[in-house]
Parts: sequence; structure tokens; C-alpha cells
Amino acid sequence: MILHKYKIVFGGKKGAGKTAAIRSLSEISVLSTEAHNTDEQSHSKALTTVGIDYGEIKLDDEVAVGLYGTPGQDRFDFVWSVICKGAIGAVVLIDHSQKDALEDLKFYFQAFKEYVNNIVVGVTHVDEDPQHLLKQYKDWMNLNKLTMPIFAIDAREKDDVLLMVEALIARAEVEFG
Ligand SMILES: Nc1nc2c(ncn2[C@@H]2O[C@H](COP(=O)(O)OP(=O)(O)OP(=O)(O)O)[C@@H](O)[C@H]2O)c(=O)[nH]1
Ligand SMILES: [Mg+2]
Repeated sequence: MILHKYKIVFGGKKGAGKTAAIRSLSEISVLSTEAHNTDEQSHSKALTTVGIDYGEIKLDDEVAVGLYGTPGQDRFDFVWSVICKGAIGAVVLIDHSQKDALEDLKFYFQAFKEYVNNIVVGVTHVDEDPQHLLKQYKDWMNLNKLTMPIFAIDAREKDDVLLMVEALIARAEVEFG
């Protein structure tokens, strides 16, 4: 019998891997609202989320997790607060291959912090830019006395995404009751 149904939100910029993360983890077929990308300047991919993604995973007999993906483009930021209602936490994904990745972390972290206390950061696309240092994110966190967990992940890998979801749940249970 399911005793807990948790809600977790995935945030981050267009192309960071939110839809990919939910697809790699979900045990049900993911409900996606993707449309053709008309803004090829910000990212060259063919499809982009314009509404919400929804997937689900059962962690054990008692815990099920609803996985909610947000649209990355900030012109849809009015949707983020709505999706975050009742969430136990958010995974903020940062595309490491982007020139302004650190600025993206600052922006999306601040934005989602408005809606949820519990955040973990996943740095994606590390395989595409292994030279570029991961230390920059930690330095910024240390400077600002931020202690959220940060993981280098591949959003297409189920185990990587699961690790972040489990970290969020553990923090929610320990720190936030
Ligand atoms: N090489 C590499 N590709 C990745 C990684 N994570 C995601 N991708 C790919 O990056 C592309 C964009 O990912 P999406 O999941 O569509 O990005 P999104 O965050 O949902 O983007 P929007 O819906 O536009 O906001 C997809 O082709 C993914 O398979 C990664 O860590 N490495
Ligand atoms: Mg998407």
C-alpha cells in the first residue's frame, strides 16, 4: 500500500535535460507537452517543453514519487510557481556545456528557492565539456554559504536521476519533517 506520494519538480534552462531525466526515471509513459522549438537561437534542439511533463516512479511498497517537469524558457516562469505547489523539493538542472552555466545556476536556483526550500542541483552535459571546471559551482555555493547537494549527472541515465531524487527525499524527511 502506498503511504506517501511525493511530488518532485525538475527546473532549469531549456535543453538542461528535465524531460530526459523524467523519461529515464519514470515507470509510466511520460505525459509531455513538447512543441517545435521556434527559438533556435537559444538552443538548436527540435522540441521544447511548453507546459508540463509528468512521470511517476515507485521507490518501494510505501513510497511513490510524482515527477513534474517545468518548461525551461523563462517566459514560462509563471508556470513554475504553480507546478511547485505541494512539492517536497526541486531538482535544478544546469547544462555544463553552456558558456553561462554558472549564471544559469544562480538564476534557476534563486527562482526555485522562491517556491521550495529543498533543492538539489544536477550538472548535466558534463560529457560534452569535461575540460570546463565543476569547481566554479562549488566555489559560488561556498561563497554564499549554500549547502545543497550538487551532482554531476547525465539526465539520460536512470541511476543518476534516481540518486538526486533519493537525496531530495532524504533531505525532506530529515530536515523538513
Ligand atoms: N550528452 C548529453 N546529452 C544530454 C544530457 N542530458 C540530457 N541530454 C540531451 O539533451 C537534450 C535536451 O534535453 P531535454 O530533456 O529535452 O531538455 P529540457 O530541459 O526538457 O528542455 P526544455 O523542455 O526545452 O526546457 C536531449 O536530447 C537529451 O537527451 C547529458 O548529460 N549529456
Ligand atoms: Mg523539456
